[in-house]
Parts: sequence; C-alpha cells; structure tokens
Amino acid sequence: MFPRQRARRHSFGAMSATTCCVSFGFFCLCAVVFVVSLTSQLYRSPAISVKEATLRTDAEQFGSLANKDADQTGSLVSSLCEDSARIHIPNPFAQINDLYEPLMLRGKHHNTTINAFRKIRNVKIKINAFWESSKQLVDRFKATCEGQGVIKRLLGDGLRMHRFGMDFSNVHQRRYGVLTAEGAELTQDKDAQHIMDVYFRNAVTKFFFANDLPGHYRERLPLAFDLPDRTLVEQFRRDGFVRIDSWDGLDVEHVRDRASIRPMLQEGSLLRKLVHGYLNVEEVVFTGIQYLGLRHGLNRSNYGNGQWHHDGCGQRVKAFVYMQKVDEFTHPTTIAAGSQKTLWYPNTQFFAGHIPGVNKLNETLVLEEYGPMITRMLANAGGGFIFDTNALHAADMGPEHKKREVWILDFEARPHLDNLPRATPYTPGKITPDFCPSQKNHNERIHWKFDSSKGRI
Ligand SMILES: O=C(O)CCC(=O)C(=O)O
Repeated sequence: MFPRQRARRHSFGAMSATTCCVSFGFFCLCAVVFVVSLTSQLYRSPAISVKEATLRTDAEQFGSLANKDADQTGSLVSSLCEDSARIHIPNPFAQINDLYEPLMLRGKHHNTTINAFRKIRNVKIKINAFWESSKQLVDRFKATCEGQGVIKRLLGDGLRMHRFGMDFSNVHQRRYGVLTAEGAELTQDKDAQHIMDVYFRNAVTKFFFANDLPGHYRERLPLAFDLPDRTLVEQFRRDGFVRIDSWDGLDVEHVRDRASIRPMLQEGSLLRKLVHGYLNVEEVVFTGIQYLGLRHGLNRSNYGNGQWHHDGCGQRVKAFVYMQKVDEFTHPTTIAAGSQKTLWYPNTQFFAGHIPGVNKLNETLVLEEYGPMITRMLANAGGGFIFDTNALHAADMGPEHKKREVWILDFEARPHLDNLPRATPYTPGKITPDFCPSQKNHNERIHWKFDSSKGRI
C-alpha cells in the first residue's frame, strides 16, 4: 500500500507540476496575445480618421439595433452577415499598380505639371503607400454586416460598380425617378452617403457628387429647341459626346483663322444649344479657345493625352473644331460612351494623389471595361465633336497617323466654375488655380444666361 500510495502521491505531484506548467504557459500566451493586440491597437489609433471611427461606431450601433428589434431588423442583419450570404466586393485601392498605364509609371507622359514625376524614385511604392489607408478603410467596411448591406442594397438597385468608379444613375432612377426637380436626392440618400464616406473621401470627388451629378438627374431647362436639336442634346446626355458634321456659323474656308470660330458662339447657335442643354443650368461660362496641333510622329509616350484618362475637373464641356478632315489615321479622339456619369475613384483623379497627374489608366483594363462603347470622333474639316471631359477618353496615337490641328473651346456651368475646391500649393483633393480650365489657354470669361421668358439661349 505504502509504496503504491507514495507512487500515487508522486504521480499526483508530477501531474500537478505539469498542470501548473501548462496553465502558466497558457497564461503567458494569453498575456502575449493581449499585449500584442493592445500594442497594435495603440499603434494604429493615430491613423484612424474620424470617419473610420464613425464607421466602426455605426457598425456597432447597427448590431445592437438588431438585438433590440430581432423580429424586423435582426433577421435582415443576420441573413446579411451569414458567410454564405456575403458577396465579394473588390477593393479599388488594392494592387493599384495594375490600374495605371505602365507608360505613365515609367514617367513616359508629357505633362508640364508632373515633370517632377520622372524624378521620383519608387513611384509604385509611393502610390501604394499614399492609398494604403483608403484600402484599409474599404477592407474594414466591406467586412462589416453594414458594409455588405449597403453595397447589396445599392447593387440591387442597379449601382454600376467597376474597376475605376461607380455610376449611380440606375439607383437614382429606381429610388427617386429618372428626373426630379433638383436631381439631388442621392446627396441625402443614407446608402450613397455611406459610400461617399468610405470610397470617395476627398474634396474634389465630394464636390463632383454634390454639384455635378444632380445635373444629370434634374428636370431639363424648358429650352425652346426644335426636334433635331433636342435629339442631339439627348444623344449628348446619353453618350457624353456628339459628333458634328459641320459646325453651324463657322466659315470653313477660313477655319485656320481663330476669328472664324466666333460666329459659332452667337445666340441661338448649335454650339450654345448643346452646351446649355447638356449642362442644364441657368448660367454657363465660355472660358476660351485653344489651338492644339499634333504633329506626325507623336506617340502615346510623348503625348500624355494619348493615354486613357478623365480630366479630373468633373463636368466640363469641350468642343473640338477640325481644321482638316479627321479620319482614323489623324489621331482621332476616342471616348468611352456613357462613362461621363461615373463618379471616379479618387486614385484615378488628376488632383488627388500625392502629386498631381497620376491619372493615366491601363489601356488593357479600359478596353476590357468599355470595349464596344469606345467611339472614334471622325469628322470633316469644319466639323468635330463636343464632349464632357468627365468621360473617359484618349487620343488615338498610332505611329502612322497624320498631323492633326484643332481648335478647342471650353465651357463650364457657372456654379461648377465658381465653387470647385481649389488650393495652392498643390494639396491632394484640391485643384490648383491654373487648371480646370487651364489658365494658359482658357482665360476668357463669357457668361450665357438662360432667358426663361423666351426659352432661348
Ligand atoms: O487630343 C486629344 O484628342 C485628346 C485631348 C484630351 O485628352 C483633352 O483635351 O482632355
């Protein structure tokens, strides 16, 4: 008995020592995990913006709401949160090197504001580092039940969410109607607001959302146009451009003379109808005429506008007048039809990155996204086209192309021009004063007001 008892006591002693060790080990592990997680929280805290904090609070509130009212909201929330019900939501700020035109990343694009670009080392690393907090915010948002719910509801109402941005037109139509008195309902829409706080966090994009998009969804000005003109305006609104066989008022024989353009600006001209009809505001501003010549031999490396982009100025209209016939071998401008209503992600904006001008998009991705919608602006001398520079576009830069010479006329809605968020020196998210329109080429200011008593412009 005794030896066995001793043995038992001995084995009890050994077991107790093992248990102690295991418990101690477990305790240590817990302590390490706790300290690491606390440290990482503390380390992260300073980088979390007010919006991110708000987002987290919102998600928590949404969760507690579900507990309170399990019958109504609870079932919805839990179904949204089930793993099987989760949808894959891409993050536009992840792997953004693929997003950009490789030529641009190698510094191969002409642009006076970003000559600095060529001297920057580790461009890709810097771009990724700049957008890292946006990437993390989107990742956190889409992992929450609330984020999943917001996106699902919007997609259910027809949100177009693609690689470069979002188009809310179907959502507006489904929730509020095709056109409404102000067109501004989305600015008060909780889901859209949430998206703005997560995906579109800079001043220019918020401005385009609040100021430009409503113009697409607002009832039309009562313009007294005849049917052919009305049809052209509707085409312009649908596609973001209209090709013109011959600009009315223009003296084609003297199209190389800058003065020959002026009659196009007269009251009641086709150009005025298109500009005013498209911008759909009481007052628009003509900001000037620019000469642009593309000589033979230019290519996508040395003419930056040969790489896909939107101008980053929001809704702005340019009219091109051709000094010679532009065929498919005369550097025609190419435009992605329908892309003008897109709210572009900040990392595609000219004025949003760590330096201005990181906005040239990967052609392969553009063709994948818009292939059949891409249209060449072909027309005769004295013709041309008019377009919204918020549409995605690029000059066609094949090596065998002939010289192209054009006049470019710029227009903006008065509230747009007056209120664009601007800053100098360059501040990410704000436009420098020498752009939109360019100070060099567009320093006229001629205001056209809609005369509602006559319905004329
Ligand atoms: O030269 C072209 O055809 C393109 C012009 C352009 O990209 C622009 O004016 O924004």
